[in-house]
Amino acid sequence: MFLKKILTATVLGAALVSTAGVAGAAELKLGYSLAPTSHYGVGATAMGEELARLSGGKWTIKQFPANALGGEREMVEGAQIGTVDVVVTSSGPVGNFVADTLLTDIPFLFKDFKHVDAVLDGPIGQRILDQFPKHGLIALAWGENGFRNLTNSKVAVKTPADAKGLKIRTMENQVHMTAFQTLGVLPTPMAFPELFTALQQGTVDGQENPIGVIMSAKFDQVQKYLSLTQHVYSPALIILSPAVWNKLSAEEKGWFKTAGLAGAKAMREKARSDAANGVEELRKRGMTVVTDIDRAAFQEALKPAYEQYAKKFGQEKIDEIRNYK
Ligand code: EAX
Repeated sequence: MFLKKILTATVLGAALVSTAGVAGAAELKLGYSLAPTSHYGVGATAMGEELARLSGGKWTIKQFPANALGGEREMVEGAQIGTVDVVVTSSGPVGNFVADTLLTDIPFLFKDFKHVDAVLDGPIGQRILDQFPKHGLIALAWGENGFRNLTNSKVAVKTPADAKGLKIRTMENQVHMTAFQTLGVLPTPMAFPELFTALQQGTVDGQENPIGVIMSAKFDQVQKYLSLTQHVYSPALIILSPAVWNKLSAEEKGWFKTAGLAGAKAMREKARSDAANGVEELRKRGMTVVTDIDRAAFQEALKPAYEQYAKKFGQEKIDEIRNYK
C-alpha cells in the first residue's frame, strides 16, 4: 500500500517534470461564456487533452469559463489583438468580424443535426472558415451551441402573436435582430454576461438559447416559460489568435487543427445530449414547457425578414445551405 503510494507519486512527479521540461512549453488561455460542465467546457477539455497529447505536453490549455475573459464579442476582439489565445463562442457576435458567418444565423435554415453536420463539415462550412484569416482570426473548427428556444417570464408562447410586444434579449447579431423585429417583439441586443441580471430585474421579459445554455446559465431560476421553438440553429466556433498561429510550425498547425476538431466533436455530442435530456430537467426545475409550437406560423411571419436576407446575402447562397444534403 505504502509502496504503491510512493510509486504513484513518483510516476505523477515524473509526468509533471517531463511536461514542464518541454522546450518552449506554453499554456494557452481559452475563454468561454458558460460553466465548465457545459458543452463548451467539455469541448475545451477534449481539445486541451488532444493538443497536449499530440505535442507531448508542449502546448496546454487553461480554461477561463463563465465569462471570466469578458463577453463573446470581447473575447473575439481579444483573439484578434492577441490578449486571448483561444475562444469558444457562439456565432452570435462573430458576424461582426466575418460577415459570412451571418448566413448560418438565418432562422429555420437548418432542418436537423444531419443537415447541420453536412453543411458545416462540407465545402460550405470550409469556405466560411477560410474567410477568417483576412479578418485577423483563425477558425479551427465549427463546434455547436444548438437549436435555440424562447423563454420568458410572462406568457406561454405558441405562436408569433403570443410573442408580440415581449421585450426579448437577442445576441449582438443583425440577422437575429431583423428576425425578432419582424415578429413584432422588441429585440434588445445585450452581451451574455449581463443577461441573468437583466432577466432577474425584468429589464427584458425573455431570451432565447439552446437547452444546454439555459441549463448551464440557470435561466430556469428567472424564467417561467420555455417554448420549444427551435427557431434558429446556433453554431459555435473554436477561434485561435493569429498571435499564436503565426508562430507555429506546419506540424504544430496540424496538431491545433486536429485538437480543434476533437474539441468540436465532443462539444457537439454534449450539446446534443443536453438538447435531448435537458427539457425534462428544466421541467423538474419548475419551468412550464410549451411543446405545441406553430412553427409554420413563425416561418410565415418571418417572410419579410427572408426578403431582407436575400437582398443582403443573395438568395442562391441561402438556398445552397437550405438544400444541401
Ligand atoms: O454561447 O449569447 C448567447 O446567447 C450565446 O448563445 C451564449 O453566450 C452561449
